[in-house]
Amino acid sequence: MAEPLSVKRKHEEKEEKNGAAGGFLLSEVSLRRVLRESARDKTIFLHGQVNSASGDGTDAVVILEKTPFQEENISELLKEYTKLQLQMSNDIYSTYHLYVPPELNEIKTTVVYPATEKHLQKYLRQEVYLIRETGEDYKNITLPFIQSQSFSIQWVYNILEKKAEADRIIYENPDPANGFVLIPDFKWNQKQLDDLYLIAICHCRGIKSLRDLTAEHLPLLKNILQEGKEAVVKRFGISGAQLRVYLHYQPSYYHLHVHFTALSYDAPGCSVERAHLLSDVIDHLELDSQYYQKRTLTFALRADEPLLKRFQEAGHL
Ligand code: DD3
Repeated sequence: MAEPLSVKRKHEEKEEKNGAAGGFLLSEVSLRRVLRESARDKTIFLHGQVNSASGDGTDAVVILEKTPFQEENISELLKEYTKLQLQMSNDIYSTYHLYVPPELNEIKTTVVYPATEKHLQKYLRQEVYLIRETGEDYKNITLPFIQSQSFSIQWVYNILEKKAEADRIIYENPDPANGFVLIPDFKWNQKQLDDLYLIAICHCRGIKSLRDLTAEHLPLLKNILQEGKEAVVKRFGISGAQLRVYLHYQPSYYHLHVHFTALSYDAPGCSVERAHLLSDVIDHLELDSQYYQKRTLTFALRADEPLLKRFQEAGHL
């Protein structure tokens, strides 16, 4: 990771990025609707429309998120030029609005553009339902569904082939069968360790998910666990025992990847119905090579997901 950015550098960086991120200008986005928001997470998911020259707007998803405090900026917050406006006062208690310089008040912004209907759907708030998927269900329902979908994972190949984010790679084991790339996830701005989030993406193509894993993959999984942890410890000075290393089932993309998050961070997707600790996965495969082909796996699906419909049609739920 680069040294934590100074306030000054951040300012310069901002000016660079104001130009265009892949030809993207926020001033050309008009708000269509709010897809979802969370007061707790301080996030809002927007459906925007980008006004193209031809007149017909193209859809975009814009995700805004207030970021955690950075300790090294706190003394800056208390300087005389920050305005403290009294809201109310009662006995020894008082509350204020603190107006800080824009450089200390960044909003993390993620843009998906152009966005498809699927992207928009993904961020709409929905009811969720638990599915218990047997090994047979996987073969008969889930696998055919995955194969019928055309999820693009070009961004994954771009990372593996150094066509994108190459300068962000934290560690790489280049072995085609048992190697991987370790890189900060999109969700993490790398400015504080509180919400540390990295992903290890394996070089080998064709391992879709946990369901494909057998004892044959143990060397790969052990490399990811050992070398991935070592690399995070070395780069970020956090203890290996303070890392949560796990796979998602269902994953959000079907190319094997492993999540590394700070144990103290209640990361999205680390709940029991989705996360499988890599150390447990390794143990299971050592006990039984076919463990993940046989086992019933539980996961949640949103009401609007086509896979849920397939499970309903098969008499589940
Ligand atoms: C994604 C799951 C995927 C929207 C959004 C994110 N980490 C990524 C492209 C590059 C990345 C990720 C799909 C997509 Cl917000 C739709 O995530 C990514 N690069 N998670 C990194 N480093």
